[in-house]
This record gives sequence, structure tokens and C-alpha cells, in this order.
Amino acid sequence: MGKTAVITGITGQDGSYLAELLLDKGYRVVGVTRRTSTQVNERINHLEGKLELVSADLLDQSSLTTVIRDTRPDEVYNLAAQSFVPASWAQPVLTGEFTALGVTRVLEAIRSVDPGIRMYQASSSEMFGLVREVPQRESTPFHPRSPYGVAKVYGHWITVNYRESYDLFAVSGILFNHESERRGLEFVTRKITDGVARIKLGLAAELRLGNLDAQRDWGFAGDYVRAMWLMLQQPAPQDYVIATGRTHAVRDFVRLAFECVDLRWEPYVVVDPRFVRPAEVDLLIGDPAKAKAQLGWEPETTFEQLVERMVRADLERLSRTVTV
Ligand code: NAP
Ligand code: G4F
Repeated sequence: MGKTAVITGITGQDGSYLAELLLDKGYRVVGVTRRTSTQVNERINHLEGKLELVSADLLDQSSLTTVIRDTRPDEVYNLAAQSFVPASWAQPVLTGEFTALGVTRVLEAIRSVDPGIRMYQASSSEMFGLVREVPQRESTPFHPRSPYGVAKVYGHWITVNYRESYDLFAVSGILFNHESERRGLEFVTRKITDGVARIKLGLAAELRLGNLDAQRDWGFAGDYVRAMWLMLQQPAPQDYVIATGRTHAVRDFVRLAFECVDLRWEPYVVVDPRFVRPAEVDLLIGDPAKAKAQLGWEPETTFEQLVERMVRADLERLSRTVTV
């Protein structure tokens, strides 16, 4: 009999890639969705019939406990969160409820039903914020720079605390930015590749962005969900940094993306103060040495391949909408 996994955040970028990975491994996969008046499951529609979907919300303890009690998973991947950093200044309390206290609710559901269930918490490099060390590793102190980052620090420490208090197999993956053609359009990489494709196809004249100097350690989401699974297969629960070990400025991503369609970026990109944040995370670069040594994990997709595949995917998608 294969294992059962529950994934919160199944409709998100990472949820869709993780579901594919676990289904390939023979898992029964139960995805948690929240009730909405319209069902937009575009990232997992291709998995219809293979996934079980159940309804619960990170705000609602009893719904989470019911899902765990009824499905009795071997593993729970808590990927659900309010994950967009700018929205966390607009909705700081809600972000705290989802992204911070939501983690406690998932841990409580596991503890009350079966403390033997293994749990993965989606922690973030945003916790490093105003970085105290370069590159950032598991031991680097946190200094979050947004309500989102603060909420993720809470989620990280409550996971560690439940591990230490109740002996749960609960791990925290400190993942650096990871992207794909399934990334939300509001995040900078996808905003750029979508914008480049629109400009190339004559659907847009400019691309408005904020801080072009911010540096991020960008990897491919499909590589990163492998690390999540590996963390739950270890003999003991531990936290890991998952990153490529390379960093690039937003400007580099922009330049490469325009080069993919044989255009220079300068005539099209407009810096718009509306997209500049109240407090910025200037530089993220992770040290994935522990993950490589203990999990045998390494990223397979380079930065250049990532930019190329995202631009190609957006060009293909938008080409289908252009009438000839
Ligand atoms: P995403 O695409 O924004 O997906 C977020 C998911 O959370 C969606 O499925 C969303 O459901 C769900 N969700 C939000 N609020 C919820 C609630 N109250 N109850 C139940 N579900 C709720 O995020 P992602 O990029 O896949 O990231 C996955 C996780 O990793 C997040 O926790 C994120 O903070 C973290 N993380 C991401 C990165 C990255 O670079 N991608 C890096 C580090 C950490 P709806 O579809 O209904 O909105
Ligand atoms: O793509 P972003 O919005 O991602 P950010 O803030 O780094 O957060 C993402 O990665 C985290 C991991 O470190 C996750 F935890 C989090 O959930 C999310 O997935 O912005 C990246 C950088 C920022 O420095 C931002 O100021 O791009 C800069 N940027 C410049 N112009 C912009 C824009 N970001 C966005 N979203 N939109 C712009 O127009």
C-alpha cells in the first residue's frame, strides 16, 4: 500500500509540482482547497481524477483537524500561505493569521490526531531579510523585512517548537525564490516573462517595474519540490536551506528575458515607484551545502534555462490568444 500525503496549498505553484512528484511515486495525494464562489484550479486541472480534493481553511482549526482525521496521511506538506510580500503590508493581520497562526493550526491537527504523521513547513528566505551573513545558511540569524517575513519566522519557530516539545517529525525547508511558468503573474519573474511576451507579440508597449537592483537566488520550482519530499524521508527531522548558491539582480533577469526574444530591454522598461516596497530585501543568496551533503539534493535547472523556459511558455500561451 502506497503512502498518503496531504498538501495544503495544492492550487498554488508548488502544490501542483509536488502533487505531480508524489503521484509519480505512487502516493495517494489529498489536496486541500478553500471554498470560493468560483473554482479556478488551473494549475491542477491536468491532475483531475488522480488527486482527491478536500475543503479546509488555514483560518479554521476544525476543518484542518477533520481533514487529518479523515484521511490519516503519512505526510503533510503545509504549502498554503498568503505568499505575496507586498500584500502583507496591505493585509498584515490576515497575513499573520494565514501564514503564521495557520502553521500552528496544522501542527495542532497533527498532534491531536496522530503525532506520528510527518510534516513539512514551507519556510522562506524572506526570513533572512536584512541579511546578517552572505551566503545565508541554516544557522544565519533572521531579520525579516515585511509582515510576510515576520509571519514566516513565526511559522518556522513554531515548527521547531512542536518538534522539540512533542517529538513531532516536523521540518522546515528554508526555500529561496523558485519560479516557473506556473508562477503567479504578480511575482517579478513571471511579470517580466509575461510582459516580454506581450511586448514581442505587440500586446503591450512597456513593462513597469520597481527596484531593479534587488538580488535573488532564483531556482526552478520543479527542482525544489524534490527537496521537500527528501526532507520527510530522512531518519531524523532537520531544517534545510534550499537554494542554487547563485544570485542575480532583477535587472539581469529583465535583460536575459528580453534577449530571449531578440530585444533590448532599455526602451521598454519603466521604473514605477508604485512597485517599490516600504522595506526591501536587497540581497539573497543561499548556501545549499547541507542539503547537498545530507539529502543528495542539487538543482538541475540553471538560471539561464529558467528564464528561457518561462519566456517560451508565456510566448506560446499568449500566441494562442492573438488572432492572425
Ligand atoms: P502560491 O502559488 O501563492 O500558493 C499559495 C497557496 O496557498 C494557494 O494554493 C492558496 O489557495 C493557498 N492558501 C492561501 N490562503 C489559504 C487559506 N487561508 N487556507 C487554505 N489555503 C490557502 O505559493 P507558492 O509559490 O506555491 O509557495 C508555496 C509555499 O511556499 C507558500 O507558503 C510560500 O509562502 C512558500 N515559499 C514560496 C517560495 C517561492 O519562491 N515560491 C519561497 C519560499 C517559501 P488559493 O488558490 O485558494 O488562493
Ligand atoms: O518576485 P517577488 O515579488 O518575490 P519576493 O518578494 O522575493 O518573495 C518571493 O520569494 C520569497 C522567498 O524569498 C517567498 F517566500 C515569497 O512567498 C515569494 O514567493 O520580488 C522579488 C524582487 C523584490 O526585491 C522586489 O522589490 O523583485 C523586486 N521587484 C522589482 N519590481 C518587483 C517588481 N517585485 C514584484 N513583485 N513586482 C515588481 O514590479
